[in-house]
Amino acid sequence: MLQESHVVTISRFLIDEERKYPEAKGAFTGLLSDIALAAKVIGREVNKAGLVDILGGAGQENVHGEYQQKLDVFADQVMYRALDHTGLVACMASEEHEHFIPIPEKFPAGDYVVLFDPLDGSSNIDLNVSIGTIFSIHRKCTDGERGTLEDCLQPGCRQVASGYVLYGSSTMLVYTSGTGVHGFTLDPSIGEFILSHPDMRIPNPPKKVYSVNEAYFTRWSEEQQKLVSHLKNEGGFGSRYIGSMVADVHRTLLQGGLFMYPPERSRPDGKLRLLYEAAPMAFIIEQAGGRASTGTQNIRDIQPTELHQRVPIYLGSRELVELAEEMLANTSPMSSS
Ligand code: AHM
Ligand code: MG
Repeated sequence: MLQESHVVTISRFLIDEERKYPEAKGAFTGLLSDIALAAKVIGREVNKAGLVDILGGAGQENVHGEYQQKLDVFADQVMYRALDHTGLVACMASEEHEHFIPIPEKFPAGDYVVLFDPLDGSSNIDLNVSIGTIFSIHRKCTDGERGTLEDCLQPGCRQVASGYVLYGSSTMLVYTSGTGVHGFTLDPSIGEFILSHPDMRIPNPPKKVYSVNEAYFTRWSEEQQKLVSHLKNEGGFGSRYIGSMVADVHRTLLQGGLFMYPPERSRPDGKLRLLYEAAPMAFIIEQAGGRASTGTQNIRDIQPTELHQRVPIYLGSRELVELAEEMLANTSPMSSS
């Protein structure tokens, strides 16, 4: 029984954190709590996906021309509805929507801008493989009462928080607000996220693992090919690739290693999106002592020019990202020809 008193719920953790900032008015705590609630609702549907008629496509393409899975649409709505009415959010943007999402006039708007990929790794939904939600939080930077596109197009270094939810063998919420990375595991018996991984740090030395879709080897630059060949031949690295960014990044956070989604001849900017995937994960990884780069530039320094911009990504253990940057230094820019 005594042990129960050591259980720290996410609400308690957020309140304790808030107390460190006497000027805080509880808005950020409220926002994170709303996201945690959305995560529980999405997690519940993900867990029962095999049981109900929710598997399979929703019959429409999203803005990237990808076939939307039903759970993508559901998760997108859950995130939106958890945040639209609270008076905490200035505007939102979702990987599933072409344009930024204003707060309806009937609700008050707040100071925070929330960008999210509601269900990342969606090609894995039907396969019972881990998937996740990724979120990025900025403060509104324009003067108007409500958020605008400009508020969404802020570089990752201006994030006030970011995080992800992993729907895996257990559901985990991992976030940073710039003072370390903290992980919470959902206890389904009480419906609460419990602090299970305080102050997460990428281990040093890291596990010798690289994570990349190697089926694309022939589409890469010669330098990228040499990097991967070097890691496995001279470096003695093993390979792990789940194909769900949240799961691959989570493993990288816990064990160390190098996660990559490199540029390809037909996709010079790679596949992953700056605002919904790369920047929020970069914040987490940096706060855990790692590094995140495009191969030539710190991901969090990029000034976004459009909502759905893509960037090459190399993230994980600092020394491995630096090795990648060194080996890629003389790559000529990829063109789609
Ligand atoms: P999605 O947002 O459409 O789900 O795509 C993103 C996912 C990432 O989770 C993962 O890292 C990547 O796509 C896998 O792509 P690929 O199948 O090309 O290896
Ligand atoms: Mg997605």
